[in-house]
Amino acid sequence: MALAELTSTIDRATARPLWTREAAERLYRLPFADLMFRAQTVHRQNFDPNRVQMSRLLSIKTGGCPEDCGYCSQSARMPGEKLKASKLMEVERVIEEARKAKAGGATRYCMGAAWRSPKDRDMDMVIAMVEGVKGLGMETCMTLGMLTPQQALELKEAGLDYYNHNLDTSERYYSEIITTRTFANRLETLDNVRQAGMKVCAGGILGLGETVEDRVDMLVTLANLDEAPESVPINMLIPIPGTQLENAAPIDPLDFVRTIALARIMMPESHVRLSAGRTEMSDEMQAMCFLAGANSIFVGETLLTADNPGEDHDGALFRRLGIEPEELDAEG
Ligand code: SAM
Ligand code: DTB
Ligand code: SF4
Repeated sequence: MALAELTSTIDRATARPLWTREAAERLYRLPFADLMFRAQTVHRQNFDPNRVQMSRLLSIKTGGCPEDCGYCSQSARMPGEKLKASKLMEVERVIEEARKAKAGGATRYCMGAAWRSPKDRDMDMVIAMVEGVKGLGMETCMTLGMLTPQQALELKEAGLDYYNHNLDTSERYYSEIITTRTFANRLETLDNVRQAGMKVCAGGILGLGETVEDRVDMLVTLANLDEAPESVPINMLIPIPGTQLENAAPIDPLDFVRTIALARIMMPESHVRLSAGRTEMSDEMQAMCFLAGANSIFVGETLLTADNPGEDHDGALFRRLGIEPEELDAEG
C-alpha cells in the first residue's frame, strides 16, 4: 500500500497528505504479520533498528496535583489514599541525580512536576534546573502541565530541548478520564511549545478502557499536527490503587504492539517510546514492541512514582536482543 492509498485527505494549505481514521484503522486491523512487516520496513528506512534511545525521569515535585486525571497517583482529587505532596526539589539535588543518570547511560533527562501549570514564581528554579542539566551535556526534557506562550519561550531560552505533554487518549474519550482540562487545552500547550521552537514529546496511555477507534484517533491527531512530535511516548496503564482506573481491564499485549506499529508507520521519523508499564511486560512483549518500531525507553528503577525494570534487567534484555543504546548525536 503506497502512502497515497493510506492517507485520503490533502491539507489545502501545505499540500501535505493527512491521515484519516479509516486509513489508519485499516492498518491497525491488518493481519498481525502484515502490520509488523510494514512497521519494520518503515522503521529500517528511518532508523538503525538495533539502537534504542534511553531517557531517565525524575519527579521534581510529587503529588498534590489539582487535576483529576483518572490514572494518576499524583492527583489530589482521586478517591483513594493520597501520595504525600512534596515541595519543588532543590536545584542542586536535581543536577546530582542527572549526573548519576548520565553515568548510567541516559542521554536525556526528563523532569516532571505534578502541576496544572507552573506558577510564575517557580520559573526561576525550573530554569536553573534546565541550565544545570544542560551543562552536564545531556538533553533536557520537562513536563510541567500547561504552558503559556511566554513560559514556553522562557524554557526554550534556558536550553530546554523537549517538552512532554501527552494527549493521553482520543478527543472523544478524553472527558471520561480527565475533567479539569480539555483536549483543546492540551493542543494549545503543544502549539505554544512548537511556536517557541522546542521539540515536542506527545503520546498517550493504552489500557484506559478506550476502544480501537480511540487509539487510532489519538494517533491521527498526533500525526496530523503541523509537525509530528519528535518523540511519541506510548504508556501502558499502571493501575494505581485508589484511582478511578485501579480496576481497569489490562490491554491485550498484541493490541499494544499493534498500536506501537501503527505509531511507527504514521510517524516514521519520530522516536516512539515504550514508556510506562514495562515492569508488567514480558521480555518477549518488549522485543515485539522494538520489532514494531519502538526505539526509546525510560531507564532506571523508577518512573515518576511507579516502578520501572531497572538497569540490570534492561541491560540483560538489550544484550539478549543485540540492542545498543543510541548515542547523543542522533536526531529526535
Ligand atoms: N503533570 C504533567 C501532565 O500531566 O502533563 C506531567 C506529568 S504526567 C505524570 C505525564 C504522563 O504520564 C501522563 O500524561 C500520562 O500519559 C503518564 N502517566 C501518568 N500516570 C500513569 C499511569 N499510572 N500509568 C501509565 N501512564 C501514566
Ligand atoms: C510519559 O509519557 N510517561 C512518563 C513521562 N511521559 C513523564 C511518565 C510515566 C509515569 C508513570 C506513572 C508514575 O511513575 O507515577
Ligand atoms: Fe497532575 Fe499530570 Fe497526574 Fe494529571 S497526570 S494528575 S496533571 S500529575
